[in-house]
Amino acid sequence: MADQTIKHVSTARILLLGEAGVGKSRLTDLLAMSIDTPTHSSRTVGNLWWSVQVRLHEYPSNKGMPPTPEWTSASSPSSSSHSSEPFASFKGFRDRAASACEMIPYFVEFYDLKSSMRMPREHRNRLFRNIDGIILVYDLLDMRTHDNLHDLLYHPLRQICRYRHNRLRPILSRHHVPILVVGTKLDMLQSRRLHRSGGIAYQLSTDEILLNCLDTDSFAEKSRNEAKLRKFLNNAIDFKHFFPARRN
Ligand SMILES: Nc1nc2c(ncn2[C@@H]2O[C@H](COP(=O)(O)OP(=O)(O)OP(=O)(O)O)[C@@H](O)[C@H]2O)c(=O)[nH]1
Ligand SMILES: [Mg+2]
Repeated sequence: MADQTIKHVSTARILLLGEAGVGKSRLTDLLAMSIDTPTHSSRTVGNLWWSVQVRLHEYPSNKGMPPTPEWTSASSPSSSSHSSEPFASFKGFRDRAASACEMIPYFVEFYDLKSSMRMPREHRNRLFRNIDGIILVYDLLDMRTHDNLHDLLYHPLRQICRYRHNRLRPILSRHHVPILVVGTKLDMLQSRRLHRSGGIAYQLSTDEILLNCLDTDSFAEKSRNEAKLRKFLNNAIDFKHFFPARRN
């Protein structure tokens, strides 16, 4: 991780949306748990309307840009002779690869709104304008919670479009705020209907994760879920840079 002091670490904000009881708070526990923030109290702040859990995320700079090989005269493709140090160019390549993938630390705040408390509209709008990514949560045992996600998404998306994209209408094109869809209570599902074409994840062209929020291995290192989460958080940080929140 890059050697940065805490005051230089930026923050990305992720909003969790879902009906009451779908598992937003248990999911936030899983998402925010890390070696640096192992206990609930070490990573949580809250007020009347929401609780926020925070964790560190390593964002790869120059992602998607493989280092370009640098041909020396001895190792040039046009030359058949070999360098006197056969591994010298490989070492240089490896060093450049490491620096090309420098990891930049970010704080990620997960905003878990309390369903029982209705936040005043002005507060809600201010929060939504500063959001860099949205996690839509539904209960796999109750597909109405899935179908209602469209309604829950409308207002935050409208605010983000208006204040981050400078557009009045919500856009659900390729360039919308990063969204991840999560179906919970996989452990309690009797019959599996896991390939729903036309689901909200399909409509939004986003990734979907189905999991058990009570299983601490649901985001185990190198798992597919962890890869999807990592990609989503990287996209949220990209969004933060391309469409920065205005001071309000
Ligand atoms: N078996 C199982 N239980 C779950 C899972 N996710 C959540 N629960 C349980 O479902 C209940 C509701 O979970 P919460 O995380 O509190 O739900 P919430 O969305 O935060 O609810 P509100 O705060 O009321 O909006 C709790 O009893 C959880 O333990 C899951 O994946 N599997
Ligand atoms: Mg909750």
